[in-house]
Amino acid sequence: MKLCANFISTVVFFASVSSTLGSPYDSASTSSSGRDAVEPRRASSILINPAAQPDLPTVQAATAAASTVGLNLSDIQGDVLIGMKKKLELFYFFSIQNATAFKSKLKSDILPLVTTTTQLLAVSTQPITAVNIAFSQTGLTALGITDSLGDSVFSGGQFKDLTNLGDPGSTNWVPQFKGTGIHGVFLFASDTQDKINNTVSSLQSALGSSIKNVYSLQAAARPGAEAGHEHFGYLDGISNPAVTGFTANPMPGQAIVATGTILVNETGDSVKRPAWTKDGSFLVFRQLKQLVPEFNKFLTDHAIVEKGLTAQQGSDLLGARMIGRWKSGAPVDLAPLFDDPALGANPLKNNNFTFQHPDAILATNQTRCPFSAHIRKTRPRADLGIIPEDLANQIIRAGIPYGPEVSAAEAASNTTSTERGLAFVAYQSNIGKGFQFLQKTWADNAGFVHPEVGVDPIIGALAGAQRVVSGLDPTNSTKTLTLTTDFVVSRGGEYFFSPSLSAIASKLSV
Ligand code: N7H
Repeated sequence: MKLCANFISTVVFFASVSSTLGSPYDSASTSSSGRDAVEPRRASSILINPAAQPDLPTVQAATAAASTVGLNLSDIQGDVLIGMKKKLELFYFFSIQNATAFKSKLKSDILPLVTTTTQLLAVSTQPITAVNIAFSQTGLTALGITDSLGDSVFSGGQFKDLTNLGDPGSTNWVPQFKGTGIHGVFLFASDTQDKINNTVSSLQSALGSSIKNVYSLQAAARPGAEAGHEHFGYLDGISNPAVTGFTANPMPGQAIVATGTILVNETGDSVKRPAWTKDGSFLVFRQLKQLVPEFNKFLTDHAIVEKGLTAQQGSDLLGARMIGRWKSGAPVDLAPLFDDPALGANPLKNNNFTFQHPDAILATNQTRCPFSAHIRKTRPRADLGIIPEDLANQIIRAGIPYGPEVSAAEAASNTTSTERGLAFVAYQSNIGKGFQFLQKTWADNAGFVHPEVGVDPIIGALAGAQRVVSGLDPTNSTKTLTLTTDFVVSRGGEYFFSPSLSAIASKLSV
């Protein structure tokens, strides 16, 4: 009840801010001073903060960085630039039933709750539950938006794109993702389930029958020391790019991308798009089921045999070489035989490598990191021979694990009985250059970055056909390994556009 009361007072507070300030989101120079100046409402953060991931900038540092490129961080939805740091997140997919009623609620009830980037950067300005919203192409159409956003992958929807992604048809897809029936998604993030539930029920009662909940997926950072690690056990969210105008202190080795690589209509986004789309971003959502006991069994059965390694160490080495990083986050390029937790935990060192070494031939040597390793397929660094590195295909990954920990019975039987995986979220200004390109042109391409490398053993997919990968054994780089199963199974998803707050006010809710 207390939490609910907190939520209601938040709504009342924001509603009163909106009404006293008139229409604070009418222009691109939106000010969120009303939001940012609220009384502190929470004692602990909505976000996790693993040592190995680059720290978020302080509000002051981010604001200073933003001012150098004229970026208004208070007009950008909070999830876009933050990365993989949520404690708990609910993905609430909906269809619009009554566009007129929904638009009016979008302005009066939803917009005041939409959490900005600035707000998330300090615990004192974080709301009880952070709320973001994004729309699919059919959702924008339902709202009467006829403008093309200039992204044909987005406008076609993910269901139409599934063969491009390597999915074996849609048999594994969550039924609600099939077709184009999902109009939008709310992202709710907080530190307790009660707070999320209270926010959802308050919003549901405000929205009434103007929308229908089509599907929901509850996700959570893994418990205790596993926070920040995905379900296979590897630390994630280390190598997100530094975005110009947001990241104040890029870490060594971190890709530094133009603002427009992630945000639409900013410097670096060369596509012609409607003015109102500025500072929005395309949100790719994929529900990626992970077969964890099966993955572990595969590692045990195919442990790398090398002098000085126990069977367990050989199995850990195989896993690390499939990913390109150890469970601690240490890159195999810098720690080729054993995990190095101190390296993994050090953001000044754990991303500072290129796969190029003076004592090895870049085009053939895989003793440190296989060409097929997940992180090498998705960011080949020096492999492309372009200096400086071509960063056109960078994305911000902002996903979070879903599903329970592996049970003793699942571990003992080497078989998944309850679904778990990654609620994969990626932001970019162009899906064809970002997520779709990484999946289709690099991860699923057995001939990238060199002929006969094989697909990415983690996410590479060949429509269900058998996957053969080379280079995983450091003692014999031409030896191939047949992956007995797809350890990551696509359950489908959708493509969305996450608009700026001023776009919600000036275009989407009128
Ligand atoms: Fe990946 N994993 O645990 O194996 N990913 N990923 N990913 N991923 C990364 O560097 C994982 C997926 C990228 O800059 C790490 O932050 C899993 C998709 C990119 O060096 C780990 C799934 C796509 C990078 C994982 C999954 C990508 C990256 C190391 C699905 C895009 C950065 C941590 C269940 C199409 C590469 C880190 C770089 C890193 C895992 C999905 C892309 C541990 C389990 C679908 C660009």
